[in-house]
Amino acid sequence: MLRFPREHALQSWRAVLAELPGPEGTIDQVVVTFFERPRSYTAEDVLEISCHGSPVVLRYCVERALGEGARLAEPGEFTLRAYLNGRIDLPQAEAVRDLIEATTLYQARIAAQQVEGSVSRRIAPFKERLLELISLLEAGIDFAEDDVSVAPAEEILRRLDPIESGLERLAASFAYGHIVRSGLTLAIVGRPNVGKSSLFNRLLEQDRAIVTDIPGTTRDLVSEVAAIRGVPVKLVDTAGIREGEGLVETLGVERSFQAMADADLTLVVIDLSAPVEKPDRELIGRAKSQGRALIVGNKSDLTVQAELEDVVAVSALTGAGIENLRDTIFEAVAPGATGEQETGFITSLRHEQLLRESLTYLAKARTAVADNIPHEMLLLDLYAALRPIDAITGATTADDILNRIFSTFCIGK
Ligand SMILES: Nc1nc2c(ncn2[C@@H]2O[C@H](COP(=O)(O)OP(=O)(O)OP(=O)(O)O)[C@@H](O)[C@H]2O)c(=O)[nH]1
Ligand SMILES: [Mg+2]
Repeated sequence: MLRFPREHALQSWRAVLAELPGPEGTIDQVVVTFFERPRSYTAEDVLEISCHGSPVVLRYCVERALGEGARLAEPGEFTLRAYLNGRIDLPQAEAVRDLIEATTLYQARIAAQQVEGSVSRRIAPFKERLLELISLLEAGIDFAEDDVSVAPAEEILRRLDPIESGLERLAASFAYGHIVRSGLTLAIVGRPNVGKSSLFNRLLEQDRAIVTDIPGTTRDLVSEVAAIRGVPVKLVDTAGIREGEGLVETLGVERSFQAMADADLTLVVIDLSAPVEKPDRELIGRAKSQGRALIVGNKSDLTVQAELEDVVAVSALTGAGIENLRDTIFEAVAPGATGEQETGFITSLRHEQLLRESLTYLAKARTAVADNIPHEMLLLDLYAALRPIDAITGATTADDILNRIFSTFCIGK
């Protein structure tokens, strides 16, 4: 289906110019690259044809290939093949999808690290320690007659500690990882005229919502996605909450409450230049009872009259305190996460659940040690703790454990 210039035989990892012939003459000049196995995306022989972008040309090229006996790939098939051929592990394959779906450069960078294998690398040391512990106990059981001392309880607990705390830290990092991957919805609520729309525009760094000094300016929800710290955050500006100002406003207020219920975090905005009123307190109470809420004291540039605890002071007008608010938002939705950002974190719910499952069995193992349960039984818990980890990083074989026993314990010399 392609016509190559005679002097250019197809060589691996070399781009070659070729012609795509049509029924009545050349349709396109294309670049053909051959990737010889195993150094290709799927670890199989791969041929890539790059056409110029026209959809009709692309379709023609694909139809010609199908006519020659090729078939269309299933969704994700190339990555699936790379996995089945052992070129990448499961977390790497999952990260390819995240990379494709990334909407911010930060998300792409995190996904790219995971494509490089960062998830398995983070889990590896704890899996290694768990395998060591299993080998130690197996050796104690299998070679008891050979004078291999059985590990004392304190020794087992001492070895369990870092495995549990390490896996726990990793599982907990999902609070932040989840946000990085899926983004966050933030509702901005408050009484009329406190500066919700001004704050919305300030966080968005764009004049999107209408701001006036007339209370009741915003009547409906206005939402827009902003990247905050590289995380896509859906900001929702709402109608100011007050009672009985006509049908449109009443409907608007209902929507404000709905937005609060749907948000991951609610920013309750109060006007610092006025005394705190009962409706402010009611709104704060409502937001807190529904989930996570931050109280933002706006208009900090004016003389402060509001008396309230735990307020993040900002001025939507001058921009004062906005950076601090951005940090506080992240601290509220993923406590302690700021430190995790550089050391890596997990972004997959599946990984979090598997880590939690492993931790459950490690806790059982700890109880078993305390209760002096025989090591045969304790080992069952440890193997059960290993299985979910294997489901993330790939299976451990019986040989892995035997090799450890024989390499580290010098039995049967
Ligand atoms: N001094 C000062 N004025 C502000 C600040 N933020 C907002 N304003 C003013 O307060 C008034 C109301 O601002 P908006 O952002 O429209 O308030 P809102 O809460 O969206 O009001 P509604 O949509 O009517 O509920 C405008 O005149 C703003 O210029 C601030 O930080 N300092
Ligand atoms: Mg408004």
